[in-house]
Amino acid sequence: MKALKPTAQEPLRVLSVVIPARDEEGCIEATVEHLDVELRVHGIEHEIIVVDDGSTDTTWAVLERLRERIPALKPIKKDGDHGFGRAVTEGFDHIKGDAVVVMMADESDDCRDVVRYWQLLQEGWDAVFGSRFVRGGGVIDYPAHKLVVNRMANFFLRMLFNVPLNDTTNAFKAYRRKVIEGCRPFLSPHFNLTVELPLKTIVRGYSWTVTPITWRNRRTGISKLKIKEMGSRYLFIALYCWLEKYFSRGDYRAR
Ligand SMILES: Nc1nc2c(ncn2[C@@H]2O[C@H](COP(=O)(O)OP(=O)(O)OP(=O)(O)O)[C@@H](O)[C@H]2O)c(=O)[nH]1
Ligand SMILES: [Mg+2]
Repeated sequence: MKALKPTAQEPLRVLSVVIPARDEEGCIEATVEHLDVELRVHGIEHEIIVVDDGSTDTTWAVLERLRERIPALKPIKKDGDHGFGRAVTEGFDHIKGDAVVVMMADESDDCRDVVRYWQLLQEGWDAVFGSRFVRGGGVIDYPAHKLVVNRMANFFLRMLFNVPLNDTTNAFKAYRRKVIEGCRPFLSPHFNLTVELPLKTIVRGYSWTVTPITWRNRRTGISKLKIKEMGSRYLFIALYCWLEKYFSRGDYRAR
């Protein structure tokens, strides 16, 4: 495995933030506004790509209205099959930045952590993985049953891949563009993309680091993650990445 250290790389110019959103009329405006302000305050040139697929509430109307006020906002209405993974992949297909952060629409992720991600990418890391479970990180109002399942799943992944990362399943992470291109094609149509991305990043030999982040439970809207439906899909993609790690003879590694 490649040494875990940043390398001298081209400075990044533009950050793309991809936000999947389904039925988030109660929070999408605040999420986009806060993020835009935070990035402007820090002088980070950016675009915010919100991918709406299958919303049955007013999410799309909110985005269209917001676009007039926030030039960095680029909403996409995705046709065809829906799903978290498909929506994020569609967002990736439209990015103009040299790096991308995947962020949730429900105000769970902290915009200040996006700035920290950007700074670490600029130091030369290929990817930056936030963790809520290291010193300095934290969660607010995390539902108890979800927390138990989360810790077990992350422990399992840590053992399976033998890596010092304890929050693989959280989607809120940052990648240089070359990592996104290097991890294609994406196989996960649903929430399992959240583990496909970091696992492929690691297995394919990109450099990565961990930084503490905070997460708080949504205050509006409803949760879309159905753990029962997703369990086997998470296992499928984890085993796929595991097979790649041990049996592909490096065919897909970064060159
Ligand atoms: N475009 C799109 N976005 C989705 C889809 N499913 C979920 N999302 C978005 O993905 C993000 C995470 O979904 P959540 O429902 O918050 O899942 P969660 O964080 O596990 O659950 P909570 O505990 O409710 O926060 C949110 O921004 C959702 O709007 C989908 O099918 N399409
Ligand atoms: Mg959420």
